[in-house]
Amino acid sequence: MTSRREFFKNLGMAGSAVAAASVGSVAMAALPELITMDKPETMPPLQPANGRLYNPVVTLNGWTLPWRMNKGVKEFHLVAEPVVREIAPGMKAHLWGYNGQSPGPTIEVVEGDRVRIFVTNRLPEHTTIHWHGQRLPNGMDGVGGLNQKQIPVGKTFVYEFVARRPGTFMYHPHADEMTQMAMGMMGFWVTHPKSKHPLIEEVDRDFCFLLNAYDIDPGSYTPQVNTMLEFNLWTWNSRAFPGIDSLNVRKDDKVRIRMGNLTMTNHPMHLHGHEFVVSGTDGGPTPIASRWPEVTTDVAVGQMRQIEFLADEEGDWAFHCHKSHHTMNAMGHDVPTMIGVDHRGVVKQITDLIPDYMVMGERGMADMGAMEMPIPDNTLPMMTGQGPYGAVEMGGMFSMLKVRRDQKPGDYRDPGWYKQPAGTQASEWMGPVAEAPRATTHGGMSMPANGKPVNQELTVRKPGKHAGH
Ligand SMILES: [Cu+2]
Repeated sequence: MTSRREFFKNLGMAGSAVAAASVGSVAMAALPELITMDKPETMPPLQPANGRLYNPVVTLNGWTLPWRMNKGVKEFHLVAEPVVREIAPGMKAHLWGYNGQSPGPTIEVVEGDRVRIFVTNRLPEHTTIHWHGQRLPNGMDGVGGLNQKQIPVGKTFVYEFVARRPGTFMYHPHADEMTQMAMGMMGFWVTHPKSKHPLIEEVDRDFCFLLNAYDIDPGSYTPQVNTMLEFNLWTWNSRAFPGIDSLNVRKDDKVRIRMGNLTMTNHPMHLHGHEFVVSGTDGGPTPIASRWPEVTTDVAVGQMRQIEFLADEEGDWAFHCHKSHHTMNAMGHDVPTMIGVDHRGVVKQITDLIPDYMVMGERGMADMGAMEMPIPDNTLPMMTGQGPYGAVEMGGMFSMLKVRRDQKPGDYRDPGWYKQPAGTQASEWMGPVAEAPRATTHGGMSMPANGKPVNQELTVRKPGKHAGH
């Protein structure tokens, strides 16, 4: 049986804890001990206390759920409940999740393990859990009404199946899904191979996180659950940059990153400085012949992708969703485009009336990265994060892969900022600059146009007809 003490011991074995786990427990007769987490930090990998050995994963800003071994069956206890999740320092959200956090804890098992999961419902409405991607008996698939009765408020159901195939999976409710997933109910599941697998490489670092999104009005705490497209917080494991921990590795480590998408749109995930292959999906490991080098891979809705690469370039490498709106926080939306409009005068007139009024800078949005203007309480700045050379001007789905020669094996701590060797960094050119040649034609046409081409310039939208200054 995995006791609380053993849980701490496991954390200790991993060495170099990022932060001490804060674990609370409530004894429930016959049920596995309930273990909850109240910290949003990345917990060190949970080394298996019993059963077949494996190389555990690290959940970004998350943790792995310990189990108890009961006559050869791995028993877990998930509690669906309202939680308070820090999205990033300065903003907390009232979400629904499991065992104190959204997402819930990662579940790690080994191919062939018999797994029993107790699910206690402390939500204000019924729920179920669907084990996305797993081979299992139909009655364990978790679609409320179809495969099982809904789990009523206050009740505990038990799921049991054999983890038949190794791979990257997730879990989420299949009951009032629109509400429950918009509120943050989801978690990661990894099934490790039971022995050497021809398509599953052994790696030095194995990270995982879920792509999720929220629509939380500036100044409020609870997501709007009926939003279909206009989300304003793009998160990994319910964290937004700069609240997402970096992925810290040793130079020449083999690295695997597992991602699952439970948002309402796709996310082209882009890594700087390295090429990776997609080594698996939620359907299993990909055949070797199907792998080709990429620096961006799209993760569509309801999909999972695992990427692998050799971290052989030292530095602080950006890793982010390539949709530029997904690297912005809440205040980036509903702001009119004002590039080219000098509206300093009109802004002064408006701010005399509405102190919090905000428009895009006339030179672009970068003005807002360093912007010091009042924003509502419990709201993240639109783009933020201080790097060694100034504001990073990112938010949302953004973090860094930090590759260091002197990072110790098994050490996941942030090594700080990379110091570029002299002469290897972009810098100001101090010599004379020749005029750059410019194109002078209007470009070709595949067919002659009707009539004469009209010389038309783009009209810039002005804030109003009295926008004088
Ligand atoms: Cu995205």
